[in-house]
Amino acid sequence: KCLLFFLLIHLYYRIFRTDVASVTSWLAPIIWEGTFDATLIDFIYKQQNLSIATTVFALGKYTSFLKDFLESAEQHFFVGFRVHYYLFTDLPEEVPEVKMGENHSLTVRKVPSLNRWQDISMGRMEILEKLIENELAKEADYIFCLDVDTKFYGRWGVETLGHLVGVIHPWFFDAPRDRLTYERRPESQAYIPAGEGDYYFTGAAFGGSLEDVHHLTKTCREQMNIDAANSIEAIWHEESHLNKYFLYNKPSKLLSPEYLWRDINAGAAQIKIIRFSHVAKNNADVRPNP
Ligand code: UD2
Repeated sequence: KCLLFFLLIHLYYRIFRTDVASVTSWLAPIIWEGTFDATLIDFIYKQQNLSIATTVFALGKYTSFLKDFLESAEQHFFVGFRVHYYLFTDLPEEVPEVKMGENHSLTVRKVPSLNRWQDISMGRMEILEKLIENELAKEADYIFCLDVDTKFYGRWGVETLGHLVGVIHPWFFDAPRDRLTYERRPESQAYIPAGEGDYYFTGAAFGGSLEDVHHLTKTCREQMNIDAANSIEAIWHEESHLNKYFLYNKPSKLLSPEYLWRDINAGAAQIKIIRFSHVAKNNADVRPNP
């Protein structure tokens, strides 16, 4: 009865977006404000008692982003659902005390320091692969992997769940295909030939079911190892490999750039709400190397 009630409300409440595409050519939904009913979708997913593992890495000076990341996540990220954050850092003593909401918990894992930020960024794939393989099987239903130099400003909830979920990069969501910054050197495993590619996805946020994200992280790790053996590093590191992966393993759901915007102070007509955004950073101040 309750479900019927919500369905009826939903029918009356339907809002359409005509200014953006809300489905891909392979029939995956693209999530924008106005394409879902938060109350209804929360109600449906509540029945399932889901658990969402969420990983974040903060090595070296990137620990300074943790407070805002965690505090804002606790206001907006899967509120009311089970969330287990896995935080990887070389400086556990610098992890701030942040009060977790109901059914939210945080585990800190120490990882070795690395000298190159590129290795830190790319190295995430292998750590995620092993985390899923060794620990998460009975722990979680879904996983999201997020950059730490970010902050939440609005709801990020169950509308984002799916088998394989990518976020459209905020700089390229309305760019023509020839401007997408895929790896263009055939020597790299991340190579995408001119004329191919659908969307350009950010490396700052992706997720899905454990099985799908395990396959994604394992494949990217293997492809990066082949590149390393051939002394080549893809132009945008693991993000280039992620884009190659998504070209041949289509995401089942896409999140609009509301779910990773470029700058809280920047706007665009299509962005009705900023949910999660990159924070401004001076790379020279926070990275261990140029
Ligand atoms: C882009 C991507 C990022 C990654 C990178 C690869 C966006 C918004 N972000 O960001 O996901 O694909 O390109 O070139 O598209 N980290 C540390 N300590 C360090 C360096 C990095 O913990 O010293 C971690 C941290 O979680 C950070 C992530 O690695 O969020 C990615 O590094 P970045 O944010 O500096 O990379 P950026 O901004 O070039």
